Amino acid sequence: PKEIFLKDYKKPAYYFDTVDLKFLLDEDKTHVFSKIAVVPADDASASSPLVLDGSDLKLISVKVDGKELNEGDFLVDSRHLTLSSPPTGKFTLEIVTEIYPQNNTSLEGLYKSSGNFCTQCEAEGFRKITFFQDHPDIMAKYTVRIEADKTKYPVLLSNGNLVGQGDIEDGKHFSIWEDPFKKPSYLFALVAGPLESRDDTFVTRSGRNVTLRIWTPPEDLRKTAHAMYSLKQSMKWDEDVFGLEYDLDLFNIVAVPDFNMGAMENKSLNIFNSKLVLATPETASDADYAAILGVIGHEYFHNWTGNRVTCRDWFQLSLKEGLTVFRDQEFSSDMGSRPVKRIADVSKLRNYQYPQDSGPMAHPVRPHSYIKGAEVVRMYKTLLGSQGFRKGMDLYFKRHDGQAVTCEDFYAAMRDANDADFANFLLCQELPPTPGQSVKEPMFIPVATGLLDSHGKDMPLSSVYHDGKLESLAIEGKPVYTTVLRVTKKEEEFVFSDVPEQPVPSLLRGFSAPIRLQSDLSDSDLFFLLAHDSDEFNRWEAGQILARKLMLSLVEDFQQNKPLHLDAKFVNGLKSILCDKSLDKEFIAKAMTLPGEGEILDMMVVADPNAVHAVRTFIRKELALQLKADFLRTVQENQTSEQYEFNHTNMARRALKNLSLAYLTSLEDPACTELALNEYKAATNMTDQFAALAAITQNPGKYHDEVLADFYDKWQHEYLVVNKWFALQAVSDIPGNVENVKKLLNHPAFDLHNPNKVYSLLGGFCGSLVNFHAKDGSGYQFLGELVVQLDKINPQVASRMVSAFSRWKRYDETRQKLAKAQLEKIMSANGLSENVYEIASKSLA
Ligand code: DPP
Ligand code: ZN
Repeated sequence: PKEIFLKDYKKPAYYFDTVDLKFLLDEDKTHVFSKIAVVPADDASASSPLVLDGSDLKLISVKVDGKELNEGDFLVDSRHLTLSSPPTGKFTLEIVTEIYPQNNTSLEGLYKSSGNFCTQCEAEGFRKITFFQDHPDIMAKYTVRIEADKTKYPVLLSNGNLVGQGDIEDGKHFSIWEDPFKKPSYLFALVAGPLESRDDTFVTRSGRNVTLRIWTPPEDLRKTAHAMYSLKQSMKWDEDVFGLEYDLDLFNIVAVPDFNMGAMENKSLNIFNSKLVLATPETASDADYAAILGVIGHEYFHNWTGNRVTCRDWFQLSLKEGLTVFRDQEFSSDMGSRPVKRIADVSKLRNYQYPQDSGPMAHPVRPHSYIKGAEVVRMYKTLLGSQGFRKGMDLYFKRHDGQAVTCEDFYAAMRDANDADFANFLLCQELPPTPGQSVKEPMFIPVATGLLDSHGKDMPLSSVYHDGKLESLAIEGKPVYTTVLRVTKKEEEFVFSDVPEQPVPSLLRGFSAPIRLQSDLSDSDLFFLLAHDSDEFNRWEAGQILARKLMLSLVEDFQQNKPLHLDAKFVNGLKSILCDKSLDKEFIAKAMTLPGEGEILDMMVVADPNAVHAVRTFIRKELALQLKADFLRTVQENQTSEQYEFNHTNMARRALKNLSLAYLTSLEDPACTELALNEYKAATNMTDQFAALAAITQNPGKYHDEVLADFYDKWQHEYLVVNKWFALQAVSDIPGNVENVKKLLNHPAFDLHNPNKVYSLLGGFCGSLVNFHAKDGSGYQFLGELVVQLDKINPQVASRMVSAFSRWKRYDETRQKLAKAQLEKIMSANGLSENVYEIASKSLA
């Protein structure tokens, strides 16, 4: 396969004006009729060939302006259909293809699974439905006619408005959908099946009634209340914050159990992995409820950032994803606690994003840079302020509605709306060089800063000396307490005037730029910030910096076989956070959580999973031991007594209680284990029940096995809960767990064809430092063999799994050899997919 680079972008020689599709749906053999109004681009020379993408298609016929083409007039290979000399001027292209939805286990294009027909077209799935210029810069108006058996597929959905439906011969029926908005092919969607809907209405601020429907199998309908709530909140929020209204009279969401990703923003017909729609207090945890809110918001927000204004090519992915992730983060912040949301997002960034950025995974088509892109958008807001940012957004929509654009266009809108000068600051800018994108511009870094006085209060900031000039920081004559320093050069000096005493600086407040900050703050400065910073994010960050330093130094001790010892100041610092009644409980829970193992591994020259795991476990147990009384009291004081409600106060309380329970249970002390067992039995919601289960199963033994069996027994008919059960066992750090995971592969509830199950079991397993990186190579071998098997079923899912190997060079020699051998074995497998090939070969390179 040939790699594509950004510089290779060429304007299309032909555009498509309208696309009429007809589907004769059938499990085994579906026929797709496509009729396209083709328009040559202004500057197209008459003789340009028209190259259409296609994959796994059987071509039945091609017609141009109603005339069937003869063999010599076109060329078909496994990837393209090429018309070598199409007519000059506009023409109509008609293509009939045959596809096999039942056999399509890749879950890309049109597929049939769990009783439904369903599509997934981003990024390049539409070419598995029909021959097409399958690039996002081809925007067209679509009309879709669907015909199918009426009993088996009573519901037939596509994008836009339903403009016709009725019965036809042989027990079949049809529906016709018309989407008035131009869209790229990756936003096409079709769903057919025995579904029912929860209906509601949203009245837009200009007074239009929008019908909202969430579709699921009938038995799941009662689990869609939270998703509907989330959708209505999202619609309202986008009006309030960005002035953006929904643009059609109907908005559909469909929940399907077999889906490669979390969800997809197809125009007016969002398709969701059912785990991001279905929730009841008994079956879904607080984390699930929060994820549903965020992802329903995310997909809805794409209607403007992604759909109305789309990407010119896939190198512009962060234009829609970064911006939309930023929007969903802001939405969730407004719906809950802003600092806690920021802490959660930055933890995610550190544990998943940095590792990928410096690895070989930075391919533009892969959705790797969602979170990083969001950080760049956030910097615009930090630099321009809320109003300036909004002005930039307004101009962006005004200029580009209905267009396929680039990151530079976004940048230009922000700049022009604000008369701002931030040269070198681009949305796509990423450092250091990543494969395929070697040119990296210098940075423009906003560093939000405050200064604490000796009482821990923010000092008023009135001016700063910078670049030989005294700049006033005051706003409307009043001093500020946080100011954004703009760092644009390698070396820069900012001198604050009017500072009456030695301050402790609070730098990069709210994580104002996605950088790794090194400072010369002493430990006592950091403890001071942990205790006093008015910026809650930096308060948390101070604790994290201390914990990272501590963990790294204990890792060295561990490697030198020295006894491990936990610094009393660290314990006391955390104790005062744990016992501070004035703090938000979820903030306490976050502050009491040590940095993830991945984060520490990433800071090491040679990653040592055993040492990192041992040290993290040691600190956890030591904290549990020394703060046992406080943790016990915290559990008692935060017992659940009320009915489940999704609100910040209750979730924060549960988070703190369950965190304390996990610490206590790590002690393997019978009284603590009994406490967890009681919590497990008494739980009235999944959050509490699963947290207790996870706490108990940290340790091997009788209770471990008993509660796991009990939990399965209880929930075996709820597949989403069973996935949690798989994941919990897979991620276990109990040594030798690979054997258990192998057994679970043969469990009747497991199925390699279902992505969620694979992510739970295999993905979970790769998250265990001890077992995936086992020094006998058993974990690597297990993954290597499964990737090859999985690739034959679903290449996208297989390639996600193979990426667990992508950082193999970070480990010691023994592990390097073992992982490399598996990657080589994967590469030598027969009929390897392009997806897996790409990740495996780049990992080896
Ligand atoms: N475009 C999809 C989304 O934003 C990819 N997962 O959810
Ligand atoms: Zn998205």
